[in-house]
Amino acid sequence: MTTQTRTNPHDAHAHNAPHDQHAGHHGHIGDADHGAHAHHAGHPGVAGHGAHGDGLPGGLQITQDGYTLALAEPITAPGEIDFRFRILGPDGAPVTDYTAVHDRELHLIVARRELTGFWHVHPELTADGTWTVRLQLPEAGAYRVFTDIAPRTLGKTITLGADLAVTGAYEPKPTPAAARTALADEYTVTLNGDLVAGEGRLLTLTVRKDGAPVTDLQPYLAAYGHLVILRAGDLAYVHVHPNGEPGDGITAAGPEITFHTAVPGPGIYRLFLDFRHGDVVRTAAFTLPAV
Ligand SMILES: [Cu+2]
Repeated sequence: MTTQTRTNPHDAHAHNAPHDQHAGHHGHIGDADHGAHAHHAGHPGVAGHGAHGDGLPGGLQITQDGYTLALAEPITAPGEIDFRFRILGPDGAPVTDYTAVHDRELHLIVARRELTGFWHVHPELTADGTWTVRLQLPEAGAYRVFTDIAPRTLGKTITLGADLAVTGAYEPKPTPAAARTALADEYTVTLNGDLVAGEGRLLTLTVRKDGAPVTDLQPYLAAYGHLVILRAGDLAYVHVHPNGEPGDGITAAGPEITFHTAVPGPGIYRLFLDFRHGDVVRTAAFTLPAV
């Protein structure tokens, strides 16, 4: 199965400053000290996606800093489901007060454990602290869900991760082979640059449609691209936003999107680029080893 992205019409509007990844920083965005950085001025008190505690990469823990990701149904049937969960705070009660990060109070990423499927959606919060989103997970298998959140009382962003199983006969597949070119509908995206364990590097992603460079990318959640990087084997999570932002007078709307990226260690990584063009968000996925 190929990479899939749900498109949410609510994602279409722009907002202020996207985050920037720091060279030399080790993989995630968003320790509390990053919150003071000028690039984060648009998100007071919140540092960004993928933050972690204790020096661990994001997404590896179901509970962190007192906050716990509680899935209503960690085992579900294939097909369309109303996926529900809550974030429980240090007192055990569902959290209802969040600081928005990139226009959303919560970003939900769902990936197959083999990294052959990927969804990035934005659930709705109800007053009792339950998050709900319609998901279409067509195939049986092992999935991982990630929530990027900044509970207001925590004052920073964390990424919690939990397993989700979809019932049925399941034949595990290998992680897709390493490749620097990815197709998404009629778009071809090429990746230049390397992943180096523990070192910040520049990745450049170039978007073409029917062979022609795309120069009118549309902002998606205030950036021309969002890059989620997952490590094969443990699904360590990195979420990176590009250098420059729409409307800053410097950043071109394609065909190139550049990211300062660092990964937390050696391994095989799967990179998922969300980009928006023609009012549709598409995902291009690459596999790249960290050298
Ligand atoms: Cu999101």
